[in-house]
Amino acid sequence: MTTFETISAKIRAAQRITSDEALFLFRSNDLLGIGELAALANERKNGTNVYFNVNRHINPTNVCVNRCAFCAFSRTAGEDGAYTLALDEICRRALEAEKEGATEVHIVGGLHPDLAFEYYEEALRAIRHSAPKLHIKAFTAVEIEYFSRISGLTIEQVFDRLMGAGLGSMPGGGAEILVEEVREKICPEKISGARWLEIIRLAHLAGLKTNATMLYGHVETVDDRVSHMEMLRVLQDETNGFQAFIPLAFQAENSDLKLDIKGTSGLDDLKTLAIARIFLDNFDHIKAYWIMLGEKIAQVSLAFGVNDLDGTVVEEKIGHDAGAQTPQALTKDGIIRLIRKAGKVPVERDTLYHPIRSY
Ligand code: V47
Ligand code: SF4
Repeated sequence: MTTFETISAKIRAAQRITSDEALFLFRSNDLLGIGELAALANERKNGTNVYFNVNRHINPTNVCVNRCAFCAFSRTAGEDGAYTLALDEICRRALEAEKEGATEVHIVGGLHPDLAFEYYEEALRAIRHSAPKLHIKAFTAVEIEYFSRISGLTIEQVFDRLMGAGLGSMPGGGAEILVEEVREKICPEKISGARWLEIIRLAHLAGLKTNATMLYGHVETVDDRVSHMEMLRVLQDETNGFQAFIPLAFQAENSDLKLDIKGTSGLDDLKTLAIARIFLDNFDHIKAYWIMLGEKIAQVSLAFGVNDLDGTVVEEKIGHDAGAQTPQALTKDGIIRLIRKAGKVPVERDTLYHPIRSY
């Protein structure tokens, strides 16, 4: 019979827990017990180091043909508030980021009905030319699939072309919840969960590291969360191409998902991060994305198995269009202070987790 003690014994012995055991933890109210086990699992991998990076987000366009029900960022072409950045402007922001000490640009956007694949390729080339030291982490599996559709290229050819233009790695967006019944409710136009996994698999085979996200706190059940993580764990066993797992707390304002509950609870946030750390034993990094969680929960999560606080971000649109109350940017000093006050060692990293400097 599964009990907290049998699960605890497994984790202390560094053994993998099953999906049923992860579900048991989700249904348990012993938040501190779960947190202690997650902290132990994290300490084995990362000691007291907590990573962050100095980065800038750029969202080239919010025009998107998918219009997922949870997304308050996207617009239909011609709608009020729709925008598309000129290549010059993308470059200007990247250059500014580099001058301010960023080591990474994070680029994701909507699926624009009229932009050609070459626009994205040119954007990468232009950034590499004007800010050659920046690592370009760009495009979700959803965008990659769209590029293949609009260009007639295979997924492998899309990767080839984008890597030739400067693509260095991929963020983890578009995963949402990989279970089909949930996708039908929250993002029916988006590629399937199976296709998301397949494109990420091809990215890993092409030599690109990626992250994986999970959008939680909407219509999904805890079973769906565990199924989602199980699919990621299986792929990671095969490719070892994931760097970080990032649970994204749903921001409920301005979205078309009409829910009774407006957003996640702090307790659910911490439990989800902690169980992710325990269950995803083949992921080195569990990232608390402070933009969606708030700085305080992100800080507390460092005692619940989290070892990465993402970056300075500078201009965040996806969460803020959906009502996130956090600032759009944290300074490097702000992140360092937050980590130090949690009793951990702040380590600035590059995108591929090479340490740049400890504080
Ligand atoms: O895929 C959209 C999510 C994602 C909402 O890999 C929302 O380092 C909450 O993937 N409430 C894009 N979330 C952002 C993303 C990301 C962010 C930071 C770091 C990394 C990384 C990746 O944002 C989308 C979607 O899941 N999202 N709308 C919303 N209302
Ligand atoms: Fe488009 Fe991504 Fe928003 Fe869905 S989540 S509507 S794919 S920008």
